[in-house]
Amino acid sequence: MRCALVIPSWAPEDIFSSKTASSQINYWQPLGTLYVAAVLQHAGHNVRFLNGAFTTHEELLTEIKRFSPEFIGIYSTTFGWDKAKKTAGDLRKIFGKHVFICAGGPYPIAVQEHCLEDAGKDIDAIVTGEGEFTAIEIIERIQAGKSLEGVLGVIFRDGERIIKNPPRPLISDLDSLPFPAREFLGDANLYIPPPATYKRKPVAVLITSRGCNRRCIYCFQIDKERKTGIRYRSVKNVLKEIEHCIKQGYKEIKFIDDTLAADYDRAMQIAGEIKSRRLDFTWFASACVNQVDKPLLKAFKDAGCWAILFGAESGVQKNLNTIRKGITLEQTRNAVRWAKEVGLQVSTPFLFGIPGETFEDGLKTIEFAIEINPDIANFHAITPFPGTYLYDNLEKYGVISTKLTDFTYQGAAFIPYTMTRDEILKLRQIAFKKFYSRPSFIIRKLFELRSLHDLRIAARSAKSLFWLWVKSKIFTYSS
Ligand code: B12
Repeated sequence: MRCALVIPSWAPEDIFSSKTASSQINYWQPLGTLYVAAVLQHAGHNVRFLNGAFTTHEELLTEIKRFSPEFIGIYSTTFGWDKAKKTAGDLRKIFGKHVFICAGGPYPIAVQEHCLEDAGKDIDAIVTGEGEFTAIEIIERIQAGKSLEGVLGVIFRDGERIIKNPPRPLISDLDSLPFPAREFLGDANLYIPPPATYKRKPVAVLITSRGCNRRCIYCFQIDKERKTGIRYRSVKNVLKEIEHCIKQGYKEIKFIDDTLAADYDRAMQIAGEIKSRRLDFTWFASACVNQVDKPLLKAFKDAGCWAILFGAESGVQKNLNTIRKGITLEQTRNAVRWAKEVGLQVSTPFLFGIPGETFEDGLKTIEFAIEINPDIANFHAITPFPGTYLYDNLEKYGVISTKLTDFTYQGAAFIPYTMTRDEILKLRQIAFKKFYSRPSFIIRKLFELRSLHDLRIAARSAKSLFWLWVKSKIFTYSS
């Protein structure tokens, strides 16, 4: 069957201010959709992948019209739902009933049948979990002219009725899956992470496990109750994919596991194998501060890892407890120090707007960021995505925006009872300005410049810093 997998059209300006977008925009590979593409391709279907991150809505429609698919799968985050609905609506106008349209990804998984109610007859079904085997089964039923009754992991429209089938169990044997179909990406160099977060390109994104056993209240996971914890791929299977990526010409890999160090020995093994096989690529990973120690970080460094992201989140212990992060400030201090001592670059995201947080707490978080002094500090507005504990218990904590496009890490969609929206936006501004305009930080970064690539990044960051400074001037006078 001809299958089109679509990420609706979106632009950096939809998320970031045009002045700072260039230093913040992220184009990691959409791994989830590429897994679905790989499984459909392996089943013999004629698959086309279209990524609206790099094409306009009109161009997308034209290309899909030319391909004339029988099955269309649309990916959607919360932020992207309005665009997903519009894309489905315009495709329905083009193809009428001659195409089966379904939606998948974080938003449909989180809000389930609400997507069908909201999109009307433009969407025939939504996939409520991992899409690989569900998509296969949907297509088999369509080809057989049968209803979707009983297909696990699907909610579908049957005339005026909406039928909710039971969820599909999460895939236990991840080694059984084909590697994500990165060959569908076209020019791999389009998929670049935020400027200061990669060393070489093209950059592949790779996930060695699925799920997380931590219970951070703001984090969206397919397995909402974390019943299945973490499902790991074998080290052998992970190394096979790494070698496959290197053969495809990738020079850097971003591991997008929520934490690569959940299983300490396995993490040591992966690093050991990469080193012993002398694989020529650089890599970047994330880990939780209380899962690492200096020997593990040294092993990462020796195996080509150049940077690590630690979810620091806050500089105030009570706020870390509120978000159920399960870490202490001391653990963050130690992990950042060890990582720097072994020569890794350190990136730490922080959150403002945590329930119970005050403006003064926010200022303490900025001081903490300056104290631990990572190479990259990001200051986000906490965003309770549908499907998260915080979203399901909102009234306890604060108020939320009804505009789905606010559901980005920048949009301040959530305001705790203890702060105002202006205070959150002001904290983000003060944080970026105070952290990145320290002479010691600027001199350190100038001495680290090693290539034209580094120079370009520094220039972009300087431009963003300048606009932040301008905006803070405007902010001061307007508030
Ligand atoms: C890679 C990534 C990106 C990439 C690519 C996204 C894309 N697809 O275009 C980039 C960098 C562009 C990106 C951007 C953003 N992202 Co992002 N991203 C991720 C990340 C880190 C990994 C996704 C992934 O591949 N996971 C691994 C695969 C195996 O799992 P999966 O994606 O869930 O895929 C499975 C199912 O969802 C389903 N499925 C996936 N695609 C499809 C498609 C179809 C047709 C079907 C039927 C099923 C299906 O089957 C897949 C395989 O089982 C996730 C965090 C995470 N760990 O998942 C955040 C995440 C998806 N992003 C998130 C957000 C908020 C954003 C931004 C708004 C961030 C911002 N700047 O503010 C933008 C919005 C972009 C947009 N257009 O919507 C949130 C979404 C939360 C929500 N409920 O909306 C997540 C969950 C992070 C988080 N925990 O908060 N992101």
